[in-house]
Amino acid sequence: MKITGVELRRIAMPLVSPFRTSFGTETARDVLLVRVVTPDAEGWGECVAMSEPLYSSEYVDGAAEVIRRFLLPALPKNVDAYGVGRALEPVKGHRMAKAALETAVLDAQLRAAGESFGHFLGAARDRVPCGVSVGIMDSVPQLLDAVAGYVEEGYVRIKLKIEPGWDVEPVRAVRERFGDDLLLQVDANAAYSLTDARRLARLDAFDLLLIEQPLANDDLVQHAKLARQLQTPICLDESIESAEHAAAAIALGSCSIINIKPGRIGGYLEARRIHDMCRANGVAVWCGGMLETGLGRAANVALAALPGFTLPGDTSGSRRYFATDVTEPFELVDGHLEVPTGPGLGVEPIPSILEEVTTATEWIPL
Ligand code: NPG
Repeated sequence: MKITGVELRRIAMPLVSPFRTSFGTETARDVLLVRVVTPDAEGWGECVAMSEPLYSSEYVDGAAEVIRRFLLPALPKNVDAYGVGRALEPVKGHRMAKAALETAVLDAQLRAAGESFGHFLGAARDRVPCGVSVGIMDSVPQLLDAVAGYVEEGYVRIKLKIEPGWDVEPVRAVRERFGDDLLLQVDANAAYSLTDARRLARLDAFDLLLIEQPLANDDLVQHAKLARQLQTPICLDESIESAEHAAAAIALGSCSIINIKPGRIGGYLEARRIHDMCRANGVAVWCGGMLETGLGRAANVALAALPGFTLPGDTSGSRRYFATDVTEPFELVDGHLEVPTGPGLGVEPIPSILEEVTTATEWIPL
C-alpha cells in the first residue's frame, strides 16, 4: 500500500465530568488523531497519550513530535500494517505513538479491502459486555450516586479507582449498597507499595474480580510477592507494554489477569499476540480504555470480541465521557456494545463535529 501523506490532527474533547485517578484529574481530552491517506482509502488512528506523562512516560505533544520526526521518515514507500511494526522497531519505546500510526495504516488497508477490524482480528461475537470505570470522588455518597447511575444504564461491571485513603471504605459501601451479585473490581494505577500488603488484603473480604496495577509499573517481582499475600487476583495494566512483558509477568506469577490496552502496547497486532499468548496459558484478559473517542472505541470493541476476552472491559458508551462524540455515538444496549461490521473501524468522524473540535492540523506528505 502506497501512503500519499499523513495528517496529524489535534482535537479538544471536554469530558462530561472530571475523571480523577490516583495520578491526576482529567477534565478534557487533548487527542491526537492520525489520518493516513492512500490512493484507495483513508485510515484513522487515535493516539491514547494524555496531555501529561503521569500515567506513563508518553504525552501527546511528545507523541506528535516522535511521529513527525522519527516514525514517518522510517516508513517504507510501500507498507502494510505488519510492515509498520517492523519499520518502527529501531525507535525505542513510544508505543502510543506507534500504535496510532499502525492503527491508521491498518484501517486504510482494511477499508480498501472491505474487511472489518473485528473480522481481521478474529472476533468471535457480534457484541461485547461493557464495564465502566468510576473515578475517585469527594465523598462516598457521591460515589454511590454515580455507581447507581451506571448500574441503571446497564453496565455489567463496575471498576472503582482507588488510592491510599480511598480504598476499603468506598469498596465496602458499594458492595453493601449493590449486593454480592455486582461484578466489582478496583484499579490503583500504581499508587501502593508492598508495605501496603496488609491494607490491600482487607479488600479480599469484598469478593472483587481483581485488583488492577496495585504497585509501580516496573515492579513485576514485587507484584509476584504481593500476589502470594492476597486472595484477590492481581491484574496488570501499566506494567505490560509488550507480549514479552506479559510472558514475564505470567512466568513470575506477578498477575493472573491482564488488561490489554492496544494504545499502551503498540497497537492491535501486538494486542492480538498478547491475547493469543494469554489464552494459551489460561490467563484471562479484558480490554482497557483510555477515554477514547468513537474512533479508538470502535477498534477496542472489535478487539474485545476476541474469544480470550472473558471479562467485561472498560468499553463504555460514548456518553460516559463525551456529550458529543466525533463519530456516531456508541450506545449501550442491554449492557453491551455492538461490534462494528463496516470496512476498517466501521465508523467515520462526522465532518462538522470534527471541524468544531479541531484545534490544529498538519499535513505531512510522504
Ligand atoms: O473507559 O476509557 C475508559 C477509561 C478507563 O479507567 C480507565 N482508564 O488506568 O485504566 C486506566 C484509566 C486511564 C484513564 C488511564 C486515563 C490513563 C488515562
